[in-house]
Amino acid sequence: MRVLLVNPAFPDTYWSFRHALPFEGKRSAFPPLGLLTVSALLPPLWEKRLVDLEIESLKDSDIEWADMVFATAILVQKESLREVVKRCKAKGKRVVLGGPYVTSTREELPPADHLFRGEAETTLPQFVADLARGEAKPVYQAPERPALSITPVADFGLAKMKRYSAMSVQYSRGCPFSCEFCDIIEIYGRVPRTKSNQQMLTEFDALRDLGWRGTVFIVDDNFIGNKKNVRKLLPELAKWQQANGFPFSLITESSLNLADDKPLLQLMREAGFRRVFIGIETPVEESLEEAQKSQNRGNLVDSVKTIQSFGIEVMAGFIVGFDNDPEDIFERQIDFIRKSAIPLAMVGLLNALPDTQLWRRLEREGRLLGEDASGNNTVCTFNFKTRMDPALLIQGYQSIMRTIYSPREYYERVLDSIRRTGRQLDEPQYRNLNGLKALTRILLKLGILDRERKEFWRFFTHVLVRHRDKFTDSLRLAAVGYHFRKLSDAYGKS
Ligand code: B12
Ligand code: SF4
Repeated sequence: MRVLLVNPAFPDTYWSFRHALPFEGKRSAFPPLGLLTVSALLPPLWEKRLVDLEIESLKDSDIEWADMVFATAILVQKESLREVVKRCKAKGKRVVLGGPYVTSTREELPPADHLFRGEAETTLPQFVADLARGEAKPVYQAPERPALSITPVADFGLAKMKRYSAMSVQYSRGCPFSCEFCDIIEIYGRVPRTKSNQQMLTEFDALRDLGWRGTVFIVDDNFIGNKKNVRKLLPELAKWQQANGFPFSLITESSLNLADDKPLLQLMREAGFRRVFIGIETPVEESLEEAQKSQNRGNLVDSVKTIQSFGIEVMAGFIVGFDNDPEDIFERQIDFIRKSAIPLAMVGLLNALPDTQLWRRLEREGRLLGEDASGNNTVCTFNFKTRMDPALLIQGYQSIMRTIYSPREYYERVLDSIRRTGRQLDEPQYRNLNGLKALTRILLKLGILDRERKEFWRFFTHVLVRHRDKFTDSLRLAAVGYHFRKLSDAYGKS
């Protein structure tokens, strides 16, 4: 059996890092871990190929080669998914779909032969057995959320690793909190399930053996969802990193209450965690309460500072458009982002994702506008009736984008952030020739060709004089800042 695994294309959003990737000579930020896991769940004797539309195009010859096509999607990939299915069906192929979009949407899906709703650890082996008997069913619904002990090591070898900026591994699924807008807890549940320490070390071994050096994203919904297990994992990761010369620089996602646990932060630092993404959402208490985000309590700026003091850069998500947002929400968000020195502040407009608590409340209140969310929270659209005048909201949102990503403001935040995070080791990928090439591209593009080059040199000189130990980190942030500025140019203009 020949299986073609296809990852549809993404639009240009914060997390695509599309405008920063060329500096590094990369095509995409992360490989599609869902498909690499699906591949590992299929019989080892089946032949598999991965086509990730983020790094390459889907050729007719790829489709013709395959007996079956497996595609994944999240909401923002739905248009591209439709196109992929159309092409594969036109060539008479059996098409199998799964992933978060297929699991949670209420929209009509493209005409596939088999749909997988939910996680596939138990349903895929069932499908393989049914297929062998000629009895494969049109829909496979996971009866429960599987224990991650049965998740195999992803087929990392299928990915063209050199084209990605980072590799992904997953330690846990699910989150114990109950934020109203969140679809994670609907898809993956509120009881965090983790892999064993040994499973994680085996995945780290696998990446190392394939020659990977550099950033590894632990793609958990909330890495500290099961703190008891995480406390046991971290010393093992630290030991592994030490034994292997710290080949990986780790990033993950966590809730803000990470700041309340300094021993845990210390363990993360020792294991090589360098960046953490946190859903801060808003500095407005009433809006946090409305969002049921009780874990974001106390002085939020202080919480961010605590995390930064452990050498970990904080990246964060922010939302405007809550019912309780006051009129000065835009200035308050800008002020918070400044004070917390979060370079990568991803501000979006609230959207109701299908089948979330927010969606159900708005449905009861008759406020849904009949559209599924686009899934892309940077575009200026709403799928529900907002309390604040939508025109004001959009104007205010755009003013946040323009302000926080204006070069002077952004570079100031970067400098504040690197002051707070203190001395760090170099990023592994910058210790080689690629690092030198990246430096040349950054100096050429941002220092010579860019209209904002004056601000760049001001920043760069500051780094050379005061923060030479943070040289590579600063350059990475300069490159990423360019990506955010491009997005702000695209979405932040009225
Ligand atoms: C890592 C990650 C990313 C990465 C990498 C994406 C990639 N190339 O894989 C990055 C950082 C790029 C990213 C970006 C975004 N992401 Co994201 N991301 C995640 C995260 C944290 C982990 C994904 C992952 O690797 N999971 C591990 C794998 C093993 O799980 P899985 O994909 O679900 O696969 C399992 C099953 O679903 C199933 N399966 C999956 N595919 C298929 C296919 C077939 C054929 C079959 C049979 C089964 C199957 O089998 C697997 C094993 O059980 C998830 C949350 C989550 N827990 O998954 C959010 C999530 C997928 N992201 C989400 C969103 C909204 C985004 C953004 C739009 C955010 C933004 N506004 O910028 C962007 C858009 C992307 C872009 N480039 O512009 C949402 C999707 C919501 C939805 N319903 O569509 C999620 C669910 C989180 C959330 N609620 O916010 N993301
Ligand atoms: S903390 Fe994050 S993952 Fe957990 S429920 Fe809230 S938004 Fe969802």
